[in-house]
Amino acid sequence: MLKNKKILITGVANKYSIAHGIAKSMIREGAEVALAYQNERLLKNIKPIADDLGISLLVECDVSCDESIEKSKNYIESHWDKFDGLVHSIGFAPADQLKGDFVDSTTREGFKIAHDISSYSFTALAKAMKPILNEGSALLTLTYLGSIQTVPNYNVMGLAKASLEANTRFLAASLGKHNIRVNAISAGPIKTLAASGVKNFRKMLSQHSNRSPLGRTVTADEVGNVAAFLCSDLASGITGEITYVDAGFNTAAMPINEFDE
Ligand code: NAD
Ligand code: 0WE
Repeated sequence: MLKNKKILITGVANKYSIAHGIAKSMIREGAEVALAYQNERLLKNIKPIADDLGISLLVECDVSCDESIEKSKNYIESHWDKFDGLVHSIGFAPADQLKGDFVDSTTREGFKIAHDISSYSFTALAKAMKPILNEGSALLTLTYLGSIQTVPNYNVMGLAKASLEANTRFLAASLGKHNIRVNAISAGPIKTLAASGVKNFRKMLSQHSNRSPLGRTVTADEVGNVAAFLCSDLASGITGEITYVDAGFNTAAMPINEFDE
């Protein structure tokens, strides 16, 4: 699906990261992949992962900093003769924003950081990479159901994901004239580093399994397969879209099994 495509993947923190599942699928489908890492500390984690996947291009990119984004663009430009896509798999809010009552917990600073790192960074990456992206490129981001329905404790991240989804549509409208497509995957809950500090996350996983039509959660590998498709030419007619990879959870209002005879 991705033969001759050169794709930059952000957001690999460790082997559990959704971005790791995406990297595996994309490489299997023939892509040449570069990994962007947030900082020196995370480089230690991803070096063995990159070696395992046969990835040689590693780029430091902290999306809170325009200079860091610009540097990574220059690095890609100097190492690759072409550039066909970018995966944005980054989300962050200060830990105190993700627990307790929404009204009580949310602060101006927490709101600002959540929206900056989780939504604006997608615009910032698109803006910086636009001069070097080929016609036929694809951008992809990762979102969550908390953007359109409330989820306990997800709080200001829900607002940031709503912004990210609108961002996906506005980027698609803006970049369509260059034949650059922009899409999002809304993934079901997966036990990753970003989910590790979350109170009662296991309970959320079991509730997800109970209510979803497939009766289970999804894996990072399943998200990866859809990501590979959306960034491939097979998806040349899809842009501005939010695709749910959640075992159908968002389509079901009630668990069917509890009504079995
Ligand atoms: P993860 O912790 O493995 O990945 C989050 C990544 O964000 C990390 O690699 C981290 O380095 C990166 N990041 C944070 N701040 C950054 C910055 N300033 N600059 C550069 N990188 C930064 O967790 P994950 O679950 O794989 O999360 C990836 C994406 O998937 C996020 O957008 C998350 O909201 C989304 N998502 C996760 C789930 C889930 O249940 N795990 C569900 C739906 C969507
Ligand atoms: O988007 C996410 C993770 C978002 C996230 C998680 C953290 C934890 C550590 C953003 N910032 C931080 N900051 C930290 O300091 N998900 C979709 C996974 C997730 O997180 C939740 C969830 C789900 C699902 C938080 C509360 C409730 C549900």
